[in-house]
This record gives sequence, structure tokens and C-alpha cells, in this order.
Amino acid sequence: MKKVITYGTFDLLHWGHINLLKRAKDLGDYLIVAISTDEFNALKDKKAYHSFENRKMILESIRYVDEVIPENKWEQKREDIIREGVDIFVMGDDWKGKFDELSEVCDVVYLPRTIGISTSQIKDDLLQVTNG
Ligand code: C2G
Repeated sequence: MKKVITYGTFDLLHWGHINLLKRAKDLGDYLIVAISTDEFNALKDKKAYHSFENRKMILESIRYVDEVIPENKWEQKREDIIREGVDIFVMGDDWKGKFDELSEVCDVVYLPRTIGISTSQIKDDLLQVTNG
């Protein structure tokens, strides 16, 4: 069984996230998503609209996702990959090059980011609507 892992906040889930998750799953048989905790998001200077528990519940309902684990710190990736027996590490290519050292323990794949949608864009657009 080929295991794939990816990491992210996945707040205000949108079709760009789903595109990523689908393509990640298509690379193997089992997809683990490490979802950023609220505390880790603070380190990323991100404030998610949905709490960790709710973002976890949403991701667990997606057909492409087989398991969700917490992402508490930048440095956990290598130990996650070894512990879970992961074959492929996947991220959107806005992260291209940032995690190449993981190729020592698994394949590293950066997938083209979906253009035209992002969580921050959703927030901005909603603000526009609200402010008229
Ligand atoms: N993504 C994408 N296309 C978009 C938006 C996001 O492919 N239009 C991808 C990102 O490249 C990332 C994943 O979806 O691989 C999750 O995106 P975020 O929730 O924004 O995650 P991020 O803040 O990039 O956190 O340790 C890694 C970090 O936790 C990644």
C-alpha cells in the first residue's frame, strides 16, 4: 500500500484544496492529512475561521482523505513520514523547494497550485460584499 502525506491549514475548504487532495490521493492508495492546529497556525501567522476540531471533522468527511493527524510544528514532517511509513510527501508548488530535504526519507512532489481561489481571497471577497 502506497502512503501519501500532505500538510496544511485547510480553512474555509474550497475547490483548490479538493484539487490538491484528489491529486495527492491519486499518487497512492492511502492519504494522510496533517492539519495545522490552532496553536501552530498562530506560528504561521494564520487565524483560521474554523477551529482545529472542525477543520479535522470536515477533512475526515472527504472521500480522498483516509486519516487526519495534527500538525503541531514545522519540524515534525520527517518523524511523521518515518512513523507512518509514508512513501510520498505532497505539497502545492507555492512550497516548491521548501521541503526537498525530505527526499532522504520519501518521494517529494509539489503539485501545481489551483489558480483563482484561496482562503484569503474568499475572506477579502466576503469583506467587499459586507462593506458594499
Ligand atoms: N492549495 C492549492 N491551491 C490553492 C490553495 C491551496 O493547491 N488554490 C494547496 C496549498 O499549496 C497547500 C494545501 O492546499 O499544499 C493547503 O493549503 P493551506 O491550507 O493554505 O496550507 P498552508 O498554510 O500552505 O500550510 O507545513 C506546511 C504548512 O502547514 C502548509
